[in-house]
Amino acid sequence: MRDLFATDLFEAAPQDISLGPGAMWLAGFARGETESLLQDVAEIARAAPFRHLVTPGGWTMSVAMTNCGALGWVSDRSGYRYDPRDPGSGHSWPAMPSSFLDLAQRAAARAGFADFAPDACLINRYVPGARLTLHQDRNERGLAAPIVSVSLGLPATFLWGGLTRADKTRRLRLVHGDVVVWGGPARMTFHGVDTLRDGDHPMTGAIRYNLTFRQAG
Ligand code: MD3
Ligand code: FE
Repeated sequence: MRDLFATDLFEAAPQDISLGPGAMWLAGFARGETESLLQDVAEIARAAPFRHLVTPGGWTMSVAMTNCGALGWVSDRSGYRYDPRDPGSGHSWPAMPSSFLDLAQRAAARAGFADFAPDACLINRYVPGARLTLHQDRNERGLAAPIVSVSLGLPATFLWGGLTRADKTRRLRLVHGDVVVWGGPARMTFHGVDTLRDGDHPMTGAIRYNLTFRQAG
């Protein structure tokens, strides 16, 4: 009886906020794990340093990126793609820590996506002034799988539009420990991150990290 009641509370948690079909905001879902997540990010960055990639159009991105897992998202003058190697070093990306995989799978399951098997985790690093312009994520092979996003450090304003670039955007404040799961009908939504504002986070200083887990291959 008590277990049933606990389960009901868990599933109806007020911090699980539906953003519409296929999109679920799990506010604070990773709050208890942020210290170890940040340690893992630091270790990954020692093996595969953050870099400012160049877009196919020749612009250097204000967001710095690295990856872990079998595949990593990269960009250069020839286009966007998933690559099993870090172009900066020629080496494979660091393995995805089991703590990352476990968190991503728990979040996906909670949002209704069973059997999420991410093979790529893109790690974005924002400093004040950095932003990510409106885009769709369309380089992944399996568009049936969701994307799971974990925010760490300084808060950011996430821009969430519609299925065309011209659609009106909603603004969501994502904070340290928030997780968002996007799949199904929300998977091809245009989205971006507004210019990061200055701040000082107790665990990251003037930095925001975002982890996105993808089933890319
Ligand atoms: C909605 N990163 O790396 S994560 C990206 O905060 C990216 O760094 C942002 O967009 C960040 O591509 C936002 C949230 C996110 C990721 C993928 C989505 C939202 C999405 C795909 C479809 C719809
Ligand atoms: Fe994206």
